[in-house]
Amino acid sequence: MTTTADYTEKIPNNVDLHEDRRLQRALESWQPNFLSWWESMGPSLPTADVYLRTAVNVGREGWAHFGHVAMHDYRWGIFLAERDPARRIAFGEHKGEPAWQKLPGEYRADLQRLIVVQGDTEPASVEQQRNLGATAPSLYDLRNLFQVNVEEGRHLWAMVYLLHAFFGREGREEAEELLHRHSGSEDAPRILGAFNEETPDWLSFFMFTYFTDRDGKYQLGTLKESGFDPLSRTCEFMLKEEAHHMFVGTTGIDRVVERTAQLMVEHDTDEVAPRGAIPLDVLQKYLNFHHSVSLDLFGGETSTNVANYFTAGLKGRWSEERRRDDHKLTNDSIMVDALTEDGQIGQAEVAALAGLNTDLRREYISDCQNGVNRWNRILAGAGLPQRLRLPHVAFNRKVGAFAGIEAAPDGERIPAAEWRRRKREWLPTDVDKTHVRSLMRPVHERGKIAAWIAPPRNGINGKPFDYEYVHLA
Ligand code: BYC
Repeated sequence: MTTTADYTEKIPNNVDLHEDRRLQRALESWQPNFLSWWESMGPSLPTADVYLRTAVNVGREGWAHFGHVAMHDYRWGIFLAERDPARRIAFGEHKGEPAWQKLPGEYRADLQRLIVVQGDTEPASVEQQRNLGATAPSLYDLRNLFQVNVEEGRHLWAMVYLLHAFFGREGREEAEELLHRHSGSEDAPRILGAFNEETPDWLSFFMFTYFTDRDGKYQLGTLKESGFDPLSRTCEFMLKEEAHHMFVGTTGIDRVVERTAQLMVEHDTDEVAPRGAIPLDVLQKYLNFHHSVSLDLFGGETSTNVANYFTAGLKGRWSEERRRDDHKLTNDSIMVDALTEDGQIGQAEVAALAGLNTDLRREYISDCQNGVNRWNRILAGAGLPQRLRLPHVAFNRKVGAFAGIEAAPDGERIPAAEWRRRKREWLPTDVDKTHVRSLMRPVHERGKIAAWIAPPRNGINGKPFDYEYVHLA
């Protein structure tokens, strides 16, 4: 059980990589491919150095180091949370058995699939955010973008380690494929829908880090429960880094709402676009889009895949150990969102195992609601009556029970013709997107901020807002 990172090696790690020469060589031969992917698909803005957090340890205290580093010299490493030798599987048919330290052969294909899907999202998000540096609203935001990017890169390393260490030649091939698929590519797109969408502006970036990174939090939370201990420990450590990504989203949207509200009050109007800000109705449309696309990431409302993953002990529930049931669910049922027999948007009772995607999605939605409440408090504090809201689970879905129908944000089923006519009220139009993009002019001057967003309350790691977070090349 090693907890201190070895930084003298080519690949920093706390998995005693030097003891396994074959694995070390395999990862060292993947490393240049990763770096050339980073050069060609990673952040496009040239920088000299960036004030970044680097994971250096997994202990409770001081797991990260802050300092200015050239991004191509960032020390991407492999870190697993500390091993608990007494850990037992908490759910499914293997409940109570010691957690697996080796790959259970019968579940090889399923585990590989889960790890590949998880791994695929990490570089995808870096690709999606590639050009945002050129239009950053401040050096503080620019630094946060790059922080998110390097850590998504590290999360790719985390999954590639598992593929190389446990899945032999197939795992190495999958690791290569993770660098060959690209977000939005015609020939080789990323696996999940949301990761082929564009992130062309900073409002989209904040919405993505709020809604889509939060899917990451919940999915990693279920994989942290996995009976396959190396996967569990890997995800546990990733979750630590993930918290900052969601902080970027939450406070980013806070600051947009704050600036919009300020101008609405100052000029006694909803029409803040001519004042260089983002109108509330446009914010609502971006929110509708990112929330609905992220709901799709949980898969179908009912799924035999998820039932099998749970029964096998591969993927648990959110807070599995705090649930008060038998953790096997073989005799339980759950109400899931569904189309009723008469074609209405309603609920249906299904076996609890089959409904586990819905269970996780509900945890996620209630967490998303916290952000909306927060933004509404900002509006209320400014004395404004308008409120933001989450769209209904049936709105704009491409996966699951509602993929074949149209629904308004309030959950009313509507005919396709009405959807076509009215969708511009609910989803960003070209005009909205053009306006948002027109505001995206870079503010790369120390201590300055773009006019469409309020400055943050605090800087990073105790530094002031006007700190030189990034030195451009
Ligand atoms: N787009 O049985 P179903 C993150 C496929 S984000 C395209 O209902 P299942 C991050 C599905 O694969 C977290 N295809 O789904 C965030 C299946 O295909 P196969 C990423 C989709 O398996 C920001 C078929 O449709 N991690 O970390 O129960 C920045 C039937 O679906 C989609 C994970 O997702 C879609 N949206 O659940 C950086 C965890 N949805 O198998 C990072 C690992 C479904 O029939 N993945 N399909 O060929 C999983 O646990 C599951 O694969 C899913 C789907 C939850 C994604």
